[in-house]
Amino acid sequence: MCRCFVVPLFHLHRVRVLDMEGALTARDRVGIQDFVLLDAHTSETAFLDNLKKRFSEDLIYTYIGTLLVSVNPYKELDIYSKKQMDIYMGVNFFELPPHIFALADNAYHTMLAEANNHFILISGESGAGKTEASKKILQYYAVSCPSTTLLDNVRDRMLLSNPVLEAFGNSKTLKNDNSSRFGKYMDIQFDIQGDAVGGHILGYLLEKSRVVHQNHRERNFHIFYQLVKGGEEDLLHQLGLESNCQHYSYLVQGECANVASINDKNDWKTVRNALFCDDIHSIAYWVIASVLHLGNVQFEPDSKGYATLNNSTLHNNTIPFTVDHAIYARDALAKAIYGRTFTWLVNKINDSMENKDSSCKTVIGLLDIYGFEVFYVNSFEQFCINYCNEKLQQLFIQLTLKSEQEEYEAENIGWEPVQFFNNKIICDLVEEKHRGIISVLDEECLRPGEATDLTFLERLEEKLDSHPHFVTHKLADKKTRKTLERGDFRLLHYAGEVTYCVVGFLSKNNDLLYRNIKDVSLQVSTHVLCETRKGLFNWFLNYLLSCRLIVASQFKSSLLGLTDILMSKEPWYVRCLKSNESQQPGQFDDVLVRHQVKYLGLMEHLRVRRAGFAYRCRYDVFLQRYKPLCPATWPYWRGVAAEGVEVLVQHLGYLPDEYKMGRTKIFIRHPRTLFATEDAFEVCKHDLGKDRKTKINQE
Ligand code: AD9
Ligand code: MG
Repeated sequence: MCRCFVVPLFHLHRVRVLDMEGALTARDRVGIQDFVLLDAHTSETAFLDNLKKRFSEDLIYTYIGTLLVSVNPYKELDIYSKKQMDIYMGVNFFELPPHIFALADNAYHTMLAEANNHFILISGESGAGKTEASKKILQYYAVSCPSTTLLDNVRDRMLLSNPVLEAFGNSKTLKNDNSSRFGKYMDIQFDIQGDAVGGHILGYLLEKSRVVHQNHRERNFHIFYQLVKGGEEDLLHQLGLESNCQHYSYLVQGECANVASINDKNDWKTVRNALFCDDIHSIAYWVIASVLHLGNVQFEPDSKGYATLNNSTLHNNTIPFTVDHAIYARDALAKAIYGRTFTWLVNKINDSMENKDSSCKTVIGLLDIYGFEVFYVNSFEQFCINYCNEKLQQLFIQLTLKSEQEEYEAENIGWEPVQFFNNKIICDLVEEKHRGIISVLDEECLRPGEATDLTFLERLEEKLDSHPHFVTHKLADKKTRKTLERGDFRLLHYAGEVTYCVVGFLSKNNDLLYRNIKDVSLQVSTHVLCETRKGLFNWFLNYLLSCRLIVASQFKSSLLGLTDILMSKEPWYVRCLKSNESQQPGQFDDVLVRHQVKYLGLMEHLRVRRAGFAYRCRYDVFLQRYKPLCPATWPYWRGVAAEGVEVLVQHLGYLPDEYKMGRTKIFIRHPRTLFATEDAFEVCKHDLGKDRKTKINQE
């Protein structure tokens, strides 16, 4: 059975086919709830009109078949209560208005019925609503699925993992006041009864540079502000902290320690209660405090220009340090401490959610990563984030548009191909061996001698000079050149153009604490930590300062690993759209939404979905199930399975337009055709059961 667009069998006997007339009469007011039901030649404008109409009625969800489109309302809607969850539990997609709970529920019931693994891919640009969607889904599983008291603890921890990871891994950016600065893939594990019995999280590349540097109007990670503003007096005293963010140089660079939409004090309480064991409490607090203290360490030049700290010159056995070196060391240490602590925290959370009982049967994976983003200045971090989004778009294309059409071809099904932009070319540009951007970056990082960010750019220009998605000042035509600085390169991403500034690419990729830097780091940290609690960190520092990473290629392989994980599961999609840039309720920016509809390929998806076949099944499987419905095939069909199916569907009165016979499978266009067949089968099964009973009684 194809992985996409297929109506799961378990639905069929429970479905009351969508009341199309009802949908049509309500259409003028609330739009159509499934785009597939829009007029045959739906234009982009009609598509947008429908979204807008629904948005103005606070109907933020719309289907394209089984894909859920969600438009961020930027206001609380009363649609996520336990009562709502109950309404959606066990009810088919098409029976109730579109909802994230409906998708969660369908994934869940299909998983149970087919006993296989699923994943929900939530995508969309920064601020589109991915993290909120993933939280709603997790809540749905944790709250609504059958439960036993024994498991409540694990479920609580699953739910509590969200505020903790958001505190340590999210921050305010220009795009989103609660922007995820790490990628998260979470497996929710279910036992054979459908109980949620455990969870496991994989974290992807945290944006560590934020610990030491924030752009204007952006913040550090939430946890810093939560502790400083909300921390109890005693605790702050023990940690040697002031309760004023202005005191800490790592917290004030963006000049927005206070954000109207965020209540750090309240969030502190939630996070403190969610940090579930003493060990985690103390390590987490001391780490945060140490990082803040580190940030305030200042260096003075001595008479020879070397860095001094409290009047003692910083040096190792051979080389004294300049002030710049010392600052670099300080920041590198702060980033390393924070980054490793984050990884450690994810591991601790995983331990707490681990399902020690092997009765766990299947999983639903939830993918919520940082969305595509473009700022005024874009750096290595945006490069990694946007590359990650390219990969997910590629996965979506492979699983939907491409594989669907390839199957029609392989099965000889007459088909008008739908054109779509395949972003593989951009993925290759970034990740190809030898000439891809990451390879070139690694080579420069490893090249002995004087490699710099600019030599990296020159290498790129040599290798990619005619690539249609890569432009630099040197390679651009006259007009474009004016929009590029010498140290920039521009990528034409699937979601739009992004200009990256190469400054810092080498050092960020080469996440290295050089030996001499390590020494100076230790001197700095000894100074800082004796004011806090040195002993606690001795082991931690050694653990931190030992390894070298090539960040981008490691990220690339972790994304390849993620793709493999996802490809082994059945997909469900939530496509999140950002309604406006200013994060305001009720505003629907037509241009912005149209752009997202375009680059997410929603129109192409709709075209494939409409023109395609909702259901397909191998001939032998189809015949085996439905053969009781036709005297010619019951109880045996002795010929070729395909011919038996043809006889069977003729007998059932399928019209020529409703199905196609492929090489190995039958393809059925509308769910309703199959629903009717399945209904007939249920009746027939019932009658057969009665016959059998009568026979047995007579005997
Ligand atoms: V990023 O790529 O991590 O920067 P996300 O995750 O796509 O981004 P997020 O879920 O954080 O965006 O949503 C941004 C904000 O929009 C939230 O903080 C909410 O204030 C708002 N939002 C999103 N979805 C909903 C919703 N279903 N109902 C109400 C919402 N508000
Ligand atoms: Mg997010």
